[in-house]
Amino acid sequence: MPTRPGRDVLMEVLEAEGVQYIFGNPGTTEGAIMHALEDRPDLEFVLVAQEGVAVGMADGYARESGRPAFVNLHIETGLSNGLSLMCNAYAGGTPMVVTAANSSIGKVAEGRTDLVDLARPFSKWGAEVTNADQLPAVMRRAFREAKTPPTGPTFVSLAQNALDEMTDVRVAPSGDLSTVLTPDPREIQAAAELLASAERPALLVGDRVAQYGAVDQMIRVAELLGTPVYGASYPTMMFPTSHPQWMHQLPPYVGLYREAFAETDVLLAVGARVFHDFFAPATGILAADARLVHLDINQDAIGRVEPTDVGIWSDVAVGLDELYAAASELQTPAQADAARLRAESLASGYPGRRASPPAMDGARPMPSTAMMAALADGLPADVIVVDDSISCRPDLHAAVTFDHRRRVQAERAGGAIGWGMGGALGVALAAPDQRVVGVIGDGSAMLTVQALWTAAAYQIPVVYCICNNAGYRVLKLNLRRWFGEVLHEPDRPSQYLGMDLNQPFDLAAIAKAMGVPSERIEDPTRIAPALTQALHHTGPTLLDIIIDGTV
Ligand SMILES: Cc1ncc(C[n+]2csc(CCOP(=O)(O)OP(=O)(O)O)c2C)c(N)n1
Ligand SMILES: [Mg+2]
Repeated sequence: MPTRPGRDVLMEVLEAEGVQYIFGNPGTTEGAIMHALEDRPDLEFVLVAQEGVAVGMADGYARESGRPAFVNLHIETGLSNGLSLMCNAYAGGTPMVVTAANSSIGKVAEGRTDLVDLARPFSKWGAEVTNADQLPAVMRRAFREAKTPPTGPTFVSLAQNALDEMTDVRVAPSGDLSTVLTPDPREIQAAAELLASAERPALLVGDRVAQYGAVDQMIRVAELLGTPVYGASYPTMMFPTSHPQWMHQLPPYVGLYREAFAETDVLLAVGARVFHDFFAPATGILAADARLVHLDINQDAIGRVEPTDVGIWSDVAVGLDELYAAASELQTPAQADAARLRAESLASGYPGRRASPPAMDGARPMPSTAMMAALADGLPADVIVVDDSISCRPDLHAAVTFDHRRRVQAERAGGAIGWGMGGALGVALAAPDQRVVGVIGDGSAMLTVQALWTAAAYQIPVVYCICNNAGYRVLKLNLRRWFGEVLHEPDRPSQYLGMDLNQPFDLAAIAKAMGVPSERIEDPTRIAPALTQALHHTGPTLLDIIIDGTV
């Protein structure tokens, strides 16, 4: 290989990995990277005005494209701004490689921050490149680790001297390692026996069902067993919510899990977190004699909190295929009839489980149910919804169904707000042929509102629909849960300190100032036409929808 500086080697690495976008915000230490990018027309740098936007974009891009995203931040200061959403990406298992340039390793006496250490709690793997020769191998490992289950963010610190040094080191891509892990037949047999003979089985579905391309397999198993299907939240289209066996997603409250699974004798959890609660360890949910079967590609998710009777560590699609084959062979005609009856009875109750759209009464601000019903009227069937709607999520799901055509990406585990503004942009870049509608809480939107600038600067065609309830409503709801579940005083009064935005965010005005056309909407009948109009616009649009935030 010819001799060239480390910064060019980094560019070769990114090209070899098929990177299309670099989400970032440069500083002086990243000057060499920005300079090297000038000669690389295939690598597009997407500038953000706040690092949380870069990580949110990378998260949306990686989840929608199924490929690791690439982020470049500025030394400890820029990296620190990105950590909040790296926390979500880590908890949700989003494959991404995050880098930051660090000062030269010669600066020992001056002192330099250990960036790998800084990113450690939110990265699956990390290392510092201290000379140019190390670049390809370290970056190769960073990409490999990011996309190998359990997938997640990795972090590489690039010492400035390594970007300037000359090297003739060879670059090779990390390649596509097959991670199709087949299940142990004994576990499949044990699970199939439990499930075939169960009288009141239930299913808990998680987002790794979608991540590993197993939605159709999941549907087949659910139909074979005639189970009600619950979502461990609903971060992506992991089971069609238009399916008659679909129940609803379970927000992280033990009380709701207990209610859902009170009668369950065998619970099958697939690619899901089992279980999670805000206030206490979420265990002891199932009846004492009930059994838990957990199939997952993430070995560390199995038996993590709840005792598990049968754990199947396997690729999700392969495991479900084998479980289907074993359970259908074991099912007696009587058991198959019983499963069919269960499915029929769920189907007969299905329309009633979906809340009917509220009448468009004249209440102002409009209730969020009215907003979502009107939104449903304007949403095309093949749109991707980016759901960061926080406390409005149940109303969104009551009004809009998701399936193979109308998909959704929603904020995942991790707990940081601020995901959706950048997330929607990343999804749109990964799916250029589809329209993207972001449904986003005003508080979450404001945390990374600088995304509007990137949307305008790059003309990314996202329609933002802000659920503007002038408050942090979910915090009020959670406070009420704490009063009830922990303090056993559900009617305790509260001033909801720090949860009301007495000076509401004027997101329509902010959008205009950032170059994004916008409309403030107070009348629900205006929502569908405004959405239709926005979807025909080639760039971004923001609809600031004023809704009621009382609890
Ligand atoms: C980075 C970060 N800061 C603060 C919080 C605490 N927090 C959780 S939800 C929330 C408010 C969300 O408000 P909004 O997006 O308006 O949704 P709403 O609850 O009103 O539906 C806040 C501040 C958080 N989760 N993450
Ligand atoms: Mg709000």
